[in-house]
Amino acid sequence: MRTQVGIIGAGPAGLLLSHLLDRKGIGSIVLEKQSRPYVENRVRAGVLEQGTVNLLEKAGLGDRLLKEGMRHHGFEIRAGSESHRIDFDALTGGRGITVYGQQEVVKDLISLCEQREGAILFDAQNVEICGVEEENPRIRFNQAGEAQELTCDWVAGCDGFYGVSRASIPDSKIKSFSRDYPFAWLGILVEAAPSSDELIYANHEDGFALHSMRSKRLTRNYIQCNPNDKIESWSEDRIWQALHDRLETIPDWKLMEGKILEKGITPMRSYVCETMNFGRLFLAGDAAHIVPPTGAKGMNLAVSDISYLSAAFIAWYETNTKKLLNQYSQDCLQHVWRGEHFSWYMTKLLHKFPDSSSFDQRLQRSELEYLFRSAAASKSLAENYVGFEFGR
Ligand code: RFL
Ligand code: PHB
Repeated sequence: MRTQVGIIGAGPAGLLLSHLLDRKGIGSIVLEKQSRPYVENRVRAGVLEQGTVNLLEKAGLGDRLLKEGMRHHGFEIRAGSESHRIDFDALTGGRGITVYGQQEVVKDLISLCEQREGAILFDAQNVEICGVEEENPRIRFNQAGEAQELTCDWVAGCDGFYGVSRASIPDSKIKSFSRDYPFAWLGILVEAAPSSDELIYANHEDGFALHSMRSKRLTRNYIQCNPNDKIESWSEDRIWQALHDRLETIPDWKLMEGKILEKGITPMRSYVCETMNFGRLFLAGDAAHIVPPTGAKGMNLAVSDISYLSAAFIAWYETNTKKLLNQYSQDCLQHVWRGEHFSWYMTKLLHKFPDSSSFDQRLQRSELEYLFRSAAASKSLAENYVGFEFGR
């Protein structure tokens, strides 16, 4: 098999890249180790920044997104018995976020990509990248028990944090930075109407909680838990009790319960691999960097990387210039580090750190009080949350 750009991973990053290249007549094949139903039903992110929505719309993905996506004009932070609204309209001059499930974005992209026969190969096993320092890199894999080889001009590693792409760069060439957090998130998807029109982030003495949503009939709730907890040790009663305790801290507000459709525990980590390019291999999205989900930045950073990477490939094929490919890492990293800082800041502001001293706790309380009182602090938070412009 041969293609121009070999893409590993059918998450938002890989699928969007394939679609954007196709619009300019550039060929690609996406290799995905999971099945199509698995990829389409994986519950993950929900918050799309303004810039992400603009890019998806421009790429012809606006139909269902604009109809079914829920436009939000603010969100709430609760701490103790106090509540503070971050008003996007007042603080960001009309930018906002759209709540639309990542798996819906993935479904929309797959349905566009599948119009090109053979554009996505699901169930591709044992993917291995060879010769990225040579002219024609190859990707070896197995499909339906048969060994296959795909030769390409370039390889895009869009295979998430645990993929093979980053691992195929020699350790001695990788420059990376990371931080682990002493907690995880337990998330549930619930058949219930949202209890609020907007997202609610709660700082509580028992730990963080978040009330989010997917539609008028589906809510998504998270609670901070121990990173070593097994999901079996959290009965439904225990999950609901924690959510009620941490979120129902202001008068007359009640959290609606419903049937739990999905539950899981996600570890929290900050990680950046600054080596986003090695030879003819380019990393994008979670393959290159991850953030704790508190700032709702992960998928948005994946989209921002792809806006730079697609522009760089298009410039190469249309004008034979390597300039944008050469500056790819640098272009992405400024935006990535802003997302990393903001995600770390939100995490630090809202979680209970088991090893924090009483001094640290007073600092956290003071930071929250400052945010609740100061328009300047709220404006800075709002500006980061709705996100900055990216791309070319
Ligand atoms: P993905 O989505 O992980 O896709 C990678 C794809 O690569 C496949 N793969 C392989 N394929 C072939 N061979 C291999 N060896 C392979 N190894 C892996 C995988 O099966 C998969 O299909 O990465 P991508 O495209 O970079 O997208 C990144 C986003 O998925 C991620 O950043 C977000 O989900 C993070 N995130 C959030 N981001 C937001 O912008 N807003 C949010 O509100 C938000 N909330 C969240 C989140 C992530 C969460 N979890 C579960 C980690 C909430 C949670 C709970
Ligand atoms: C979600 O709805 O899944 C969600 C919302 C906001 C976050 C993280 C996750 O910060």
